[in-house]
Amino acid sequence: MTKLDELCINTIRMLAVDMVQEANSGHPGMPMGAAPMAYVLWTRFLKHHPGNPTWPDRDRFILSAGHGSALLYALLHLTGYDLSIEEIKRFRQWGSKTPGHPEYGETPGVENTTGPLGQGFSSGVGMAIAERFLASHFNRPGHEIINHYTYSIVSDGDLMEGVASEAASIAGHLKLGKLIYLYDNNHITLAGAARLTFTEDVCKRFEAYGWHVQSIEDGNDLEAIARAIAAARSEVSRPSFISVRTHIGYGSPNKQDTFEAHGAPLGPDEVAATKKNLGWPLEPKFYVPAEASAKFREALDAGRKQEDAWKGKMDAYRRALPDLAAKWDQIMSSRLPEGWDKNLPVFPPGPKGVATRVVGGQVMNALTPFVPNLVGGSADLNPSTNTALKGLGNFQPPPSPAEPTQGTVSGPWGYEGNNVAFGVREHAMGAIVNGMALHGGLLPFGSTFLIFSDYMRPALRLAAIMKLKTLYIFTHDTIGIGEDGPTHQPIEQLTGLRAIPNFTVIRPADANETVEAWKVALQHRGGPLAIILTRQALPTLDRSKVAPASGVARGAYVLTDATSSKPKVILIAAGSEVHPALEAYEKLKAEGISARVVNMASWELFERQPEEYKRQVLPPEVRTRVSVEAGSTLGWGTYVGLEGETIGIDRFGASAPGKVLMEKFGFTAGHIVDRAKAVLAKKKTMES
Ligand SMILES: Cc1ncc(C[n+]2csc(CCOP(=O)(O)OP(=O)(O)O)c2C)c(N)n1
Repeated sequence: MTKLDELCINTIRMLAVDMVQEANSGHPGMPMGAAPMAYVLWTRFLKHHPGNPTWPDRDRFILSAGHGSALLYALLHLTGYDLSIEEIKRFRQWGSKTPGHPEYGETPGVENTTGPLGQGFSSGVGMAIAERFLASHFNRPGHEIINHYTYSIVSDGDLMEGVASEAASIAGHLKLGKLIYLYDNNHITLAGAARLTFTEDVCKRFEAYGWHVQSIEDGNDLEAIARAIAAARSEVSRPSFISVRTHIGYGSPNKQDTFEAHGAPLGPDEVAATKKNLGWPLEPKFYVPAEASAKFREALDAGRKQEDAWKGKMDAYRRALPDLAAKWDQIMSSRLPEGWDKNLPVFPPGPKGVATRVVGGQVMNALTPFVPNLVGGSADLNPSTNTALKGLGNFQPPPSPAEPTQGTVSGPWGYEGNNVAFGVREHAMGAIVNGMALHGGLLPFGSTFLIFSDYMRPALRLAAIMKLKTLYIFTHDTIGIGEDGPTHQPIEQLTGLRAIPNFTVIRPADANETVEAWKVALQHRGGPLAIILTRQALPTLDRSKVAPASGVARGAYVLTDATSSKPKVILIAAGSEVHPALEAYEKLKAEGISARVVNMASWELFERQPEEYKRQVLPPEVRTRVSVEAGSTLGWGTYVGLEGETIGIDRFGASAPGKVLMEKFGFTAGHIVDRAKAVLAKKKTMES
């Protein structure tokens, strides 16, 4: 290690120490131990341009151990990203660009929101998938426009989390050779020594997953780290795992190698002792020596050259391959081409109808000629979720297996495949889909039964925090699935998803609404979106008798209304429950009670509408309302008010045929009529 290297590494360490001390909050230990590997990676290998953090062919870097955010902020500041020393000084403060954990969209150069351990690790796999998919679609001999690595620094906590194991397993299977992870093997976690809970041979585990594994005994040995990264880069057919033995809180005389260095400021005395120990001036705080600054800032010039070289390649590409270049521009800007919706199916009305999951599959396959970057799959449920993209191949490492494989997907076998078989790994699927969206260029989706969205929830929440454009197709939406019973019947899942800020849920009521839901999904901005579909057939509504399905785009719309003047009662239903609500409407009408049926396909889309529209759909003066949804009633009170009633399910389901369950749980026209009358009677009593 040269004197300059040491100075630079200590600059990172001491910036992190000062940031945490000044904020009186944060995690100094990890940055202090991991600074050397980060330094080597960022100054010798990482292809990045601090002047343009979004250039498409940059290497991606994820700090999966997001609690060590001070490390990332120090690197971003020092190498010349738009992150001033003032922002560094305002670590963890209101409105700063240096929040407690790295937040995508808040800080230039932060590629991924991390903090919940395991997520960064797993979404990196999605970035590597995106890179290979785009490379195989767009690179041509002599014209390589996408070819980059995805790096991450991961910690003990990351590797303990199950999601990382799922992601590591599929990354090994997919032979993602351009994925390189450095393991900050410091033997310490938040609450004590890692060996309290973590004694397996991690390296052997990664070998078993099919990763290329290296181990470095001294985390301060820059040349060993550099050699390992170089070896990892030349290993093209396996992802790489480099275990680096580090020391948490390195340099702190009293806290190094202790869990006290993990998540609390060192304290003024220990900061002073550490600075003294590392030969660092006590003052000023946030000291950046000029030589260190100059060394780090080489990244600006080097990065500009790298980006310029790429732009040159892109210009040549545009001249040689104008059609492909146009396609590239289209997907990189997430634009939909002219006529993208012209082939969408239209379904004739009929009582027999069709399961909306089946329609979902048809719509997706009608879209793919126009949306070639629709990439994703299910967690081993393609035959049930109907999400196979026909003829578009399996995303798999070439070559094709000698033995024929079974499955729902036809087309080529290789990295050009749009169908990603995630295996039974819902949580990793969620995180991988996030990584694909973060990478750019892909419109990713994941699919499973609605009940198992629970297994994806931490990743869904992160997608929502990051406002990613990710899509989910959750089928088997209610007790209507029938015999599989309570373990497979969603109850609180819809409410749970609706409770996530920035997350949009659409529950179409028939085939044509499913088409509309997909149209909304493709044009949606501002966060993830889930389309909730049925296993069982639903009648296809006769739109000459009820309002057009395009009303779905407004979230809620009046499907059918009182024939004369104001309705006496409003039935608000969603998804499959719209059908018994419509029957109830007819029954009430026959009895001379004028009703309105509001189809509330999406709460979130409805909430985005102007007040005036909302009041038209749910007039404030009509407070006699009944909601009908075969799920938790929590939340429906917002729409039915204190004088209304909810018909829902606030217990677990049961194993029986779906039709029987719907009857037993009260989703029948008769029951809805009874409750509507009860609401009207209650109003009468209150008035008298
Ligand atoms: C999913 C999740 N669970 C718990 C935490 C709280 N937490 C933050 S860091 C950490 C473990 C720290 O150990 P390690 O990953 O080895 O980091 P180091 O101590 O080396 O900084 C925990 C439990 C978290 N951030 N994410």
